[in-house]
Amino acid sequence: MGGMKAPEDLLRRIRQGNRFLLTSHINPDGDAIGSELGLARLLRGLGKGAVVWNHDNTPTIYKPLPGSERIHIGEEPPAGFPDVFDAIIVLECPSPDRTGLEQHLSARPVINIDHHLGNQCYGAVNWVDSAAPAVGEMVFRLAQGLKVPLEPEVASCLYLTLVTDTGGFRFSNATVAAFEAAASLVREGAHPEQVAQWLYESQPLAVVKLTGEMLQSLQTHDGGRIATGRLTREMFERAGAKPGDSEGLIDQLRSIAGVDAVALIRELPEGGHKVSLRSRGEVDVEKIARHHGGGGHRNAAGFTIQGEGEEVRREVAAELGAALGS
Ligand SMILES: [Mn+2]
Repeated sequence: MGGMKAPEDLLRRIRQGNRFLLTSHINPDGDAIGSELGLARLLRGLGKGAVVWNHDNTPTIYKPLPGSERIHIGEEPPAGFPDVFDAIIVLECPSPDRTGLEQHLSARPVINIDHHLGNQCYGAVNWVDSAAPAVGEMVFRLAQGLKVPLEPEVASCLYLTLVTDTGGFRFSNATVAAFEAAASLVREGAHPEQVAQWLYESQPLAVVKLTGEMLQSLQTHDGGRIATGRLTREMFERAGAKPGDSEGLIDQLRSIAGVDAVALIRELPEGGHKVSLRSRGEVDVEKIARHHGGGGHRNAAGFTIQGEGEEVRREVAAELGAALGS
């Protein structure tokens, strides 16, 4: 099934090591957290030590994942680092700086497991498969290579990586390999209904209220091809929401029929605004973000900007309009 087998030098490194440090990228997503927790548990099942260390907090929706409460978070290394670890396994991370922990990575050999096109192959061992639907699917292949049976908890963690990275099996990476891996993981005890509940039916009330606030601010531009929304500090207050609660709200704007580009303009607690941009197809929002000192990809980018909220909205809508016209 699926892609190539886990490479022999990787399997050897893992068989030989006793304790591993696992990490991923800043602002960890489902693939990052699910791969880390799945692999950590898998390694412990082999009698090895495994500690997950992330620079950033675990997003609320991934906290129900088994083992998430044990993730070491922040700039300060976990106990015994680096001496007690044989290697650092970096999962789902295209470059060392994206870990937020770059200055620590040279302390031990790095094992780099990723599916990003353009991964910098910064490890002593690099397993990069851009055809993999999720890094969690590669961890599954790694488990097969190590001939270790999966616990249901591990299967659920890895299944979650497939669901989140394929957008619930909706994106172009919902390949035969993705469905085959999902089927195998369910066979090993993954619990799709529970994973769906974690991802889609565990929203804090404040998030739903904040969604309502954001939708009240919705405007369309350019005959409906552009949609913008705002989130002010008052809206967060009324909803009882925290800064991280706006994660994913931009998808509400993107779901509107006929919309090619969207912007969510969020007032920051320290002043100024964070502008998140999304687009479809050829519409390049990265260029706009870069112009303002931000960055991202062609279809997903962001930047921060000073100024009054409605002023920012007008400016951003005009720039998106220009991007559509080009
Ligand atoms: Mn991924």
